[in-house]
Amino acid sequence: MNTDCMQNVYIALGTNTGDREANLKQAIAKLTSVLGEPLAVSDVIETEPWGFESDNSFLNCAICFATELTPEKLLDETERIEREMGRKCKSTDGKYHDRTIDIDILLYGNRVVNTPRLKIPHPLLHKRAFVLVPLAQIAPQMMHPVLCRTIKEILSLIK
Ligand code: PH2
Ligand code: MG
Ligand code: MG
Repeated sequence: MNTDCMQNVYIALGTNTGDREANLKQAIAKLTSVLGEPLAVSDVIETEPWGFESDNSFLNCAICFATELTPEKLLDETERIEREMGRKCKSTDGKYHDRTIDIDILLYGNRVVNTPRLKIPHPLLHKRAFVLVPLAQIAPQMMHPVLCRTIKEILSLIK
């Protein structure tokens, strides 16, 4: 492994159907089999659905891995894991749905990616407490490469 090419990638996990704790565990195990042991895993928080109505509350957490995979290859892997875990639909129309697992790439080192398929930093990262609270637990001083503020600062702005 060439550690010079390693980047710290921060990933958000969310689930609001089925055995939510088992879903998180399984997603983390599948990510670990691709990326190796995580550098950090946040606590799991229970959150109300944000941006849509559902009776099913979420479990959310954030996790950090070091990886040499490119952002696009990493996305291939996270999408494969979502499909393997029975994720049915992706919200392409801006409408959200209940899901067994959602795996979102939040930050990839200080890289900015802006392609039709992939946007890093995650475009809604700075608006969502369910992402920022766990992320601030494992990466308070990490700089958002577009907003040029730390995660801790961004969290304090939305609170
Ligand atoms: N994910 C969404 C939309 N709304 N709300 C909560 N609480 N947690 C999520 O993970 C979540 C959401 C789209 O990915
Ligand atoms: Mg999401
Ligand atoms: Mg997603």
